[in-house]
Amino acid sequence: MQEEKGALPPKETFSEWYNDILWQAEIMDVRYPVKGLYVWYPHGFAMRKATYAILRELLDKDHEETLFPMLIPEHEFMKEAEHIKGFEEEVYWVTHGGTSELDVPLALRPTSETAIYPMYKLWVRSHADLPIKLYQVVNTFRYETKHTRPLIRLREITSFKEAHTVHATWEDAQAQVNDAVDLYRAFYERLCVPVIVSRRPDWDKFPGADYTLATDAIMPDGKTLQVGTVHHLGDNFSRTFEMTYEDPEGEQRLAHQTCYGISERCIAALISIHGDDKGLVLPPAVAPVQIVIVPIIMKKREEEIRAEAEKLERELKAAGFRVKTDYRSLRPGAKYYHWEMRGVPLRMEIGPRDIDNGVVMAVTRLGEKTQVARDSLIAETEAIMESFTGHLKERAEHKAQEQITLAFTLEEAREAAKTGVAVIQWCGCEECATTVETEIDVSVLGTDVQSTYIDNIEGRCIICGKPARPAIIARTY
Ligand code: 5CA
Ligand code: ZN
Repeated sequence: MQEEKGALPPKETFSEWYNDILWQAEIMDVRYPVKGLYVWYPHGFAMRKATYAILRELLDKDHEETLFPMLIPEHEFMKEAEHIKGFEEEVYWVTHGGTSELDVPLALRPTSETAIYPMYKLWVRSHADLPIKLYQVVNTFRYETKHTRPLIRLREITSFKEAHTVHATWEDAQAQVNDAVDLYRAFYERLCVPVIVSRRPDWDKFPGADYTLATDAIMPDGKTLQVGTVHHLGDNFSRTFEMTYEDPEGEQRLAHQTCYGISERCIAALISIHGDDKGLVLPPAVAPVQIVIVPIIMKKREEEIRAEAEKLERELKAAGFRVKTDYRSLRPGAKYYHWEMRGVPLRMEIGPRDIDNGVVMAVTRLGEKTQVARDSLIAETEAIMESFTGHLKERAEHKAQEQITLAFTLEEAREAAKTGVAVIQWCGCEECATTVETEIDVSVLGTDVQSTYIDNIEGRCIICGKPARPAIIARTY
């Protein structure tokens, strides 16, 4: 589609690297003529497909997939006061059908609470109907005023996975919140992306929620990216949408709800955390091509080498690998470069000498070489893939650990926030948080931190000295 244009900028210059890799590895084309809207290249879309297949697999265990309309009538959208306040500056409105003005303006969903809950009101009758656990993967629209960025801050979010659940009690909904956090953790584990879970401060919770738990990933430049949120909605929406159920004693009760969402930011994190100076590095689980076969053609034995490459491809495919053979008449070096840029986890080279010796040369995207015996091909390849995934996970975790620093003074926090997340003691009051945020230009991400790297030890507030608990702060995307 586009030819390689020289080397990537080094990853240390993260923002240039990020912009370049998106088109060099054929993930997104940013040239679409509307701000905040971008186009998926087929290769990027294949990554998305593999990534969302994992998300769907995890959700499908106890959720059902659904699909609701994208247009929301104004009167439904305007029902929940907090929700409106949170979104009114971000909504796109459809006001006309052709040349005539619509009687009822229609909102392009920025998220789907107000599309889904009027229907839930009709569906929820008795306690026997509960719980309801549905999700959809859709596009949503937000008129973002902060700097837009492909995969990170979009005006059309193309890959918004939103789950919406209904429960009898507040406690049932709380249990669902915890299950959802576990699900997101499992998802990011499969992407080998380390995440930190925390409880957002009250002023930063989802509009209309009782509380919000968020998962954050740390990007190479030390800024955090919120890559998923889980909200306990309490009975806030069921009050406004009159969603009641009859309990076993025949009493009408308000339902309790949760919702949780993930967008293509998961792919931004995946790209940024694993990639290197040569391009993408993809965990096999999400790599559109997991193995590329590069035949080393020698004129005299060309037929034989081709036949062997075909056989190799057949065997690997039969074992379930996503395989491609590169027959183009390019130098092997140019092919290596091409597939390294696209993050293919494993390259297999097959030349005359390999055929004679009954082997293939396997080289991982991180440069580890193994001579694989032809007669134990599948078992050895599986082992290489597994160890490669383990290696990626370890590397990412090590880096994340390096990017988290305990800070005991504002000065230390300022230093730590230059390279990642600082863990401070914070009393929980908004005033102290504001002081921290303005003094060192960070956001207070949250408390009740769930991370293997951070202990929840009580201490004294970094600002006021009152009893405090750990909070994480960082510069954010
Ligand atoms: N209804 C709830 C849960 S589905 C909701 O909308 N929550 S949210 O506003 O927090 O969005 C869910 C996730 O989508 C966020 O955690 C963030 O990772 C991602 N997200 C939000 N806005 C954008 C945006 N403009 N571009 C890309 N991703 C976004
Ligand atoms: Zn304080």
